[in-house]
Amino acid sequence: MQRTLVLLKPDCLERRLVGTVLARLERKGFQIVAMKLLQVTEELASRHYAEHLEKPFYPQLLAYITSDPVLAMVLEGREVIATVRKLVGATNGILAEPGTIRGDFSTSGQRNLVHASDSAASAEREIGIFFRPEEILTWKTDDSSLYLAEHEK
Ligand code: FUP
Repeated sequence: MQRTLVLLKPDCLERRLVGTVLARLERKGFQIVAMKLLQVTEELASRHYAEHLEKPFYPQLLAYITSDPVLAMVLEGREVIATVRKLVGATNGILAEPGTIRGDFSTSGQRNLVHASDSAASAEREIGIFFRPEEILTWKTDDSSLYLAEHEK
């Protein structure tokens, strides 16, 4: 089973879309194993968005991600990294396919509601930025037969 980092970003909270977005991720069959509401600091933003520090849009991205709280979570499940990226859609809400979270709820290339790790390496790095190991809980419901075939568990 994989794990991925998901952030419901400030616009998601401001627009009161937390329940709507979370419902899509939950209903797919993924398990919440860690969650916290936090205010992203400048230091935290620079670690999370390290690859974008030198980009021209970084000052605006920093102002946005630190403007209001984010809901950070770790989701666990089968192929969760790539699958959550598909559910989230392309970075720019204009280009994101209808049916995806960004495609249905965003018309912005920055205020795009959700962050999701893009690879196993990113997931490991990003989970480590937002959560201490003891904040990630190991638990299972006994309903996996509703979601997966025997050989997929
Ligand atoms: P994604 O992985 O889809 O979240 O997108 P990126 O890692 O490429 O970008 C991270 C965030 O930077 C995006 F969610 C929005 C922001 N961004 C901008 O503000 N302007 C840009 O031109 C590109 C990205």
